[in-house]
Amino acid sequence: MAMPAGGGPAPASEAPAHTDLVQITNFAFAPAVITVVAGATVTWTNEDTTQHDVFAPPVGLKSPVLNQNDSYAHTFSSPGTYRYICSIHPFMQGTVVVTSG
Ligand SMILES: [Cu+2]
Repeated sequence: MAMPAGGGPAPASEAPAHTDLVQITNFAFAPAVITVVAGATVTWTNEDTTQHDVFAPPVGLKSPVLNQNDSYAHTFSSPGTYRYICSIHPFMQGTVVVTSG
């Protein structure tokens, strides 16, 4: 029996395009301002041991409470400026700027 050796292209494991990441760390969103193109999905990941959320109901952002290592993703279809906070710690503020590309 022959095992395939070489030949095929190596599977790509690069990060997919249009995935934009915001870390929640030290009671702050990092980066605090992120710019993406319309259609992009932004994923927030809580790296703190403290619970946080992503909260801006008027623009459709409302995550569940995120424990450490929990993530929340939202796809931004329309260009605009989306400001959000952590509702648990309202001094935590972030902005997603969505461009038309
Ligand atoms: Cu918080």
